[in-house]
Amino acid sequence: MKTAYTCFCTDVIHEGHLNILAHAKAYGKVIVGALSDEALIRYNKFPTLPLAERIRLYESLPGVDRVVVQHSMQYDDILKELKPDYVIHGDNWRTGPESALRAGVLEGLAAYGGELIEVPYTYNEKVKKIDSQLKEKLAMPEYRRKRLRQLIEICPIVKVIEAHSGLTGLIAEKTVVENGGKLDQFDAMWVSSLCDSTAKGKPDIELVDMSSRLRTIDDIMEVTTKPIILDGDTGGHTEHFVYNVRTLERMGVSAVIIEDKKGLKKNSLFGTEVEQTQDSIEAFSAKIAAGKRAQLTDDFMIIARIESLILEKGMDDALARAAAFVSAGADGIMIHSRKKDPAEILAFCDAFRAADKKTPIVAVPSSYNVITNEELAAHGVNIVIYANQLTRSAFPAMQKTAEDILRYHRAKEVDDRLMPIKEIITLIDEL
Ligand code: SPV
Ligand code: MG
Repeated sequence: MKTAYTCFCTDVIHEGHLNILAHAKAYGKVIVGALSDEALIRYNKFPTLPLAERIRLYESLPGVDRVVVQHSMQYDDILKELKPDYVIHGDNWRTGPESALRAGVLEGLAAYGGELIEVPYTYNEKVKKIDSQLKEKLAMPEYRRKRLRQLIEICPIVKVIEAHSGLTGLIAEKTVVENGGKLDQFDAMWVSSLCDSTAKGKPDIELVDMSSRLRTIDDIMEVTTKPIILDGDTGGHTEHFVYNVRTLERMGVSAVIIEDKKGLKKNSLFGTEVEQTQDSIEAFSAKIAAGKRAQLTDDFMIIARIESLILEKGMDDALARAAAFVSAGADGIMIHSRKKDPAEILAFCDAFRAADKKTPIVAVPSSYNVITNEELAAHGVNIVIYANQLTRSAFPAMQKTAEDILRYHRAKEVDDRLMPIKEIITLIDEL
């Protein structure tokens, strides 16, 4: 008997899936692939059901003969292994980034004479509603908050991009690229103090108060589902920090990163060019411990940011602080540097990892931007934050447009670098 293979990447079955199964059944024995967690998150289809439950769900569907796990979104390995006579898929992957997957399937099938059967994609009001309910579920605090810890477990490195508004949140949420047949996207968002302040035309000195920062987070949360890491600056007074931990946790923020500085905080990228004071190990440890006592769930993370390399206090100081802050309860360590050469960051990571295999390390390669995600991961980094590149790319683009409109007394000359009106008005999903 012939075999028909289809891959599911969903937690909820709707008539579209049943339609695919009915078509598959007509071609032979039906094998359903359950896409692994790791592959699902690259699709921004973060699982709300564990893989074992998804498998049980698919097994219970009419006409399914067997369920297997598909470990990658590309079909190469599964086709080699199963050699199904047919692959059944909706016809909605002919354009866009997913067309690369389709090309891979056609190539894989051609190698042994298999055939691709495309079924008209079901997209009616009911299916649309199920899709949006699934997305809404991911945006709920209890799902969003724990997602960062889940990502750290699943991903070789969690990729984070700065967001400071609903619009930049949408970029973080929706940007997908196809690279070598694989789809990729950011995993989470960083609400940077530098960019949140800059967007408000204010300096990065903890002048933008927590109420305003929470408002920014809420704007981002309104239109996204991905987890949020807040740049909490110094955390402020411990007596205030504990209340803020509760608020952030309740909102569904996944982590706050606080830096071991005190007094008037200036941006780290100024380094020793401006006066900045590092907090004592004891006082900062006490702040972390108080924050950890205040939180109510096991999901929320308080990550300690070490400024020793920024303030040129040396590697030993950075490592001693890292160990102390982990003992105080920190759920992760962010190490920062403003050198162009990543050597000191990598030396820190190697030494820290030799002593501590588990505590997540966060890196922010703004200055040492030559390093890739993969190189950081190879030195034990778990989270990489692209902290300010959206703001820094938008500002010169906007400035140039403003200058050119003044220069030419009209907007025609700038038109070819503008997003079409139609695209900008359809960027935001309608309810
Ligand atoms: C931020 O993005 O606000 C940061 C990172 O804290 S840095 O600007 O490099 O200090
Ligand atoms: Mg900051």
